Amino acid sequence: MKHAGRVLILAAIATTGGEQQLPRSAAGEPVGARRLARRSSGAGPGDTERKARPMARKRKLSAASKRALHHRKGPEWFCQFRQADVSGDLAYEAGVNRRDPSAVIRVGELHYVWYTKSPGASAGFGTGNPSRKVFPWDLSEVWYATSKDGWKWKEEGRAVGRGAAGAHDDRSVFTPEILAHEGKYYLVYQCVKAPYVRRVKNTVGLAVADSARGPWRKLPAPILRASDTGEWLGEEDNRFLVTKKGDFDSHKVHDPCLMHYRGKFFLYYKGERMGEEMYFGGRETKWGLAVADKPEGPYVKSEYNPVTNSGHEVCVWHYKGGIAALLTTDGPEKNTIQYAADGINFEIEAVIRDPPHAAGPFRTPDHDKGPLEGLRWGLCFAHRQGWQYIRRYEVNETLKNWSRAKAAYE
Ligand code: AAL
Repeated sequence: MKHAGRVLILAAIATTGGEQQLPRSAAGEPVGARRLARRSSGAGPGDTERKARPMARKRKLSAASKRALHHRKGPEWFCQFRQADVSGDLAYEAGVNRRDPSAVIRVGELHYVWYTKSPGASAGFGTGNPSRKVFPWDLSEVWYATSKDGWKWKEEGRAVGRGAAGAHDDRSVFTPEILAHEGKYYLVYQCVKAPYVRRVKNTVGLAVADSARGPWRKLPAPILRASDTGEWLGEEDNRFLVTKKGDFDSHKVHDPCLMHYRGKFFLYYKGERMGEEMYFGGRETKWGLAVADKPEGPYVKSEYNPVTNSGHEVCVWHYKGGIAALLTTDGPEKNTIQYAADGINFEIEAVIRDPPHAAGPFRTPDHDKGPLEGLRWGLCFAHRQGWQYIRRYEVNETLKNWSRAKAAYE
């Protein structure tokens, strides 16, 4: 009986060509249609489910129209975005990359953000000189900045530097996220151990502080590693050559984001696979989840991994007891906003356009006021003349609100 509603509708469409022949409830509603609307919505809080409209008289239904039978959600999660330059020390600076900002948190009168800071141009792989910078995020450190208004930023200094030679983080530390919890501050970030080659497997590190200004105490060992389930083919430094691809995170564990959720610590991350391929949605990147009882771990990867089939930099926020997510850049479900009432089982709530890169939203205490409140504004990054720099983004609901108010706007 799993898809009885859908089968009924499609059967009715295919065979009657006239008034819907669906069985009707006591209230006179078409039973199958209603069940279909409920099932296809995924129903996150804040949704107004759209009732399946009575089918128009129609003999034929295109493939697209059949798919559209599943698109029944309201516009609560739909939005557009605006981006603008910030001022002060985080404004564009030729010669320095500042990228992958964390969430923005407010402590006292100030907003704080952490980000990858990396001066100098990168040369790519294969230069023959293993100490040359290979990526904009190679030979990086985690820095932080503060701002009163979220627009003008003051760079305060380094939060977490690279480890001593031989440590798991001796080559680069980058792409941080912040969690403020019970008077302590936790930074999670990516680590690379030298040499930085194409096949290097990165790790996730954690540092803790009693103040947002540090000092930061690093844990001696990573809290998360790539799974050990793939096998390289040959000795060439080529990440596409494998005899076994392994799990979705057999090569990289990127973009860690730590959330305190349901009394536990949920570490979301992006996984990349050894022997990654391109599919109809683009690159094969998916998000995973690892859960711990304490912020320091140990973290256990979820049995449900991967918890998304798409997305790039992790961007998640709290909403009404669940976790909302902005998926960008890669995969068939890129450019969507999703919601998981349990933090694990994500459903598409809106399809959006031009989302900000590596969005770090402001962690507002008002996140339950609406589905987009936890995403309302924050920092992201962009490219200009070969350098990466931090910008501000804002959720823009103007078009939607005009339309919903039935106001004339054209
Ligand atoms: C970003 C992120 C991670 C990757 C690199 C720097 O888009 O996914 O941080 O390692 O690119």
